[in-house]
Amino acid sequence: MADVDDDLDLTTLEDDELVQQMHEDLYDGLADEIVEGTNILLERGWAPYKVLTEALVEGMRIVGIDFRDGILFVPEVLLAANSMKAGMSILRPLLAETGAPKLGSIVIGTVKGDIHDIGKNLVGMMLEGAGFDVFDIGINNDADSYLNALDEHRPDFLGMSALLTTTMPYMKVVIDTLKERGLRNDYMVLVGGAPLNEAFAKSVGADAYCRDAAVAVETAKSMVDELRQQAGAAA
Ligand code: B1M
Repeated sequence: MADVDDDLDLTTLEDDELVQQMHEDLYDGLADEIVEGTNILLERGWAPYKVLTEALVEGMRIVGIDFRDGILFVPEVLLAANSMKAGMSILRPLLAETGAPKLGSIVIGTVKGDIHDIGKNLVGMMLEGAGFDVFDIGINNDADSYLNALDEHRPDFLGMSALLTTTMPYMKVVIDTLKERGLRNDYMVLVGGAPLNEAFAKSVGADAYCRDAAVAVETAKSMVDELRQQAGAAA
């Protein structure tokens, strides 16, 4: 997209122009520029969440459209994804340091056959910031990998992410395995990813579908509240 801005001094740009430039830099896979732009916005007093959503997530949305339309290809999208991750790594500690009281814990991972992890990482970051302990088991997880992590960490929630229509059915395999082993009621299962919806989540037996990271946080918080109220009423 942009190929004439080698000497552009990002600090001279107004906020709007800088965000626009960051969308272009993300598109072009320029990780150093994304890091610089992220730091400039933070120094100007932007909240980390605002930088995340307006500069990075919006930039990746634009990349997604051109990937879908055959204008961008896997290598270019990989560079864009790496640039996004470079920006996210600056924001991660800032989003996590809210000092929120511990609310619960979650094991989260992307399902078997699927290597998309940006959305999952973002959900993990936001949950961490809201006060959840997050055990991120990465990408391409089969049922045993989820179950081993659940056994190791004994979290309140299991979170699964899928970005491909071909991998999202695997969520049902994991949930069915939990059922077969008599473990389904030990965990609240949250699912998310661009091709999912409420009806799909229901059909695979998940407890909730989370449209985005903010919804994941709200959903996890309200489920924990509900559980505590039930426990209080039973005591
Ligand atoms: Co892929 N890819 N990709 N890709 N890729 C999509 C998903 C696609 C929609 C692009 C397109 O054609 N428009 C398409 C899927 C089509 C389909 O299934 N119908 C696609 C394809 C086809 C492929 C390959 C098959 C391409 C190929 O090889 N020919 C291949 C598959 C590899 C595999 O997984 N086996 C592939 C590869 C890749 C890259 C490696 C190049 C790269 C991934 C890099 C990485 O993640 N480390 C990549 C990317 C970057 C994308 C797009 C462009 C962007 C995804 C993303 O990061 N979005 C994507 C297009 C798109 O989604 N529009 C695309 C930003 C992120 C913040 O949003 O992930 O939706 P998202 O997460 C959100 C919510 O969904 C939700 O909250 C998040 C934050 O708000 N959420 C959860 C997600 N997970 C959750 C879990 C929860 C809760 C909420 O648990 C509690």
